[in-house]
Amino acid sequence: LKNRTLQELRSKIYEYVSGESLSEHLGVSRTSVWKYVKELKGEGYAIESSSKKGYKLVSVPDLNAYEIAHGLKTEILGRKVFFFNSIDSTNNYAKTIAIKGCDEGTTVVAEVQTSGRGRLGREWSSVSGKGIWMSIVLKPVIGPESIQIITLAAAVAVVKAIKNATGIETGIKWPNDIILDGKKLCGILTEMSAEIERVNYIILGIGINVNHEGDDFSQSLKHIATSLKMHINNTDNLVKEQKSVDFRRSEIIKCVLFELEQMYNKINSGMNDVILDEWKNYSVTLGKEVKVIGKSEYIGIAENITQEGRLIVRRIDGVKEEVLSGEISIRELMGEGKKAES
Ligand code: BT5
Repeated sequence: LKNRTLQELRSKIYEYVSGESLSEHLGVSRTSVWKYVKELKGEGYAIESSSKKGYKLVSVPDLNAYEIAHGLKTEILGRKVFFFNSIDSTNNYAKTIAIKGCDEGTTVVAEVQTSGRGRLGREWSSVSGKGIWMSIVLKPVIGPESIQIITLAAAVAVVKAIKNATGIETGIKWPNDIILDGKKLCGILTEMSAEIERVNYIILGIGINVNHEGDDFSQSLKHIATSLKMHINNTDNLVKEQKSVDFRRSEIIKCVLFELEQMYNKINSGMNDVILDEWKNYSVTLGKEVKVIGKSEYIGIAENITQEGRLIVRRIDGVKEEVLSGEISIRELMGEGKKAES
């Protein structure tokens, strides 16, 4: 009923809705309406009340489960959302519900993660209220050897979603980083449970820095990380009035879920070629000199990716190597200077 109250107010945003009509529509007393309005206010909805005119919704919070559901255009992804003010890691929670057999597409979102994770046990900084920290449970009909394609598809989906939601163009650094102005804007952590021939479930974790200002990053991250807001606040990219505007994270999440669902449908119908082509379009890695870091380290040119999403690197001595995700990380030596072109 609280959501119904919100629905009614939202459908007439900036207009007064009388307490009487709300109580009629919802079939509850005016005291109950008042109680729901009070709860909604506590959740960050700015609602003005007047004893004569009723209630007027004037602004909505930028992130909660309702705001993600409102206007979501997907069929599967994000149809069920678990929203937390604070959690250790959305990937951890997604895993526990996946084990219990939650629906495909179930999405976990948190305001803050206290132990956000990157790959190989690295930390993921997830400060409160500034970013998108989310995980999606997927159950694709693919074999475990194809898991890398999910990461690549997710990267494409994030680039497209950010472009659609904000107009900002970003690029993909193999395999799982989204780059803006030469810095890391988003990381993707794909974890799976699989048998020899079959994937049971995949947890797709996505972290996007949205409304961070420079000081929201630790000293060690400052020179390698950026946010959408920092990009806009950079005077070169600024239309004056835009300054310091916060992005609505729920809008970006809806766009990510939508673009991701398009990619997911392609994966499930075996259209990996299309995904790889799109990935190549947005890549800031291919054609660049890269340093492959791992057991054996070497420098070469990132020439292409394989059908499975491995990076093909031609070493200086001409030998071609296929680099597997997860085993090693990659660092561009050049081309990450100023602007990530797509
Ligand atoms: C990643 O790992 O880039 C995957 C990050 C995935 C985060 C999401 S948030 C929702 C879900 N729940 C989780 O617990 N995780 C996922 P990797 O490629 O290993 O990069 C990690 C490195 O990125 C760190 O060692 C830092 O150098 C850097 N880093 C950490 N936090 C960052 C941030 N907020 N922005 C940019 N770079 C960051």
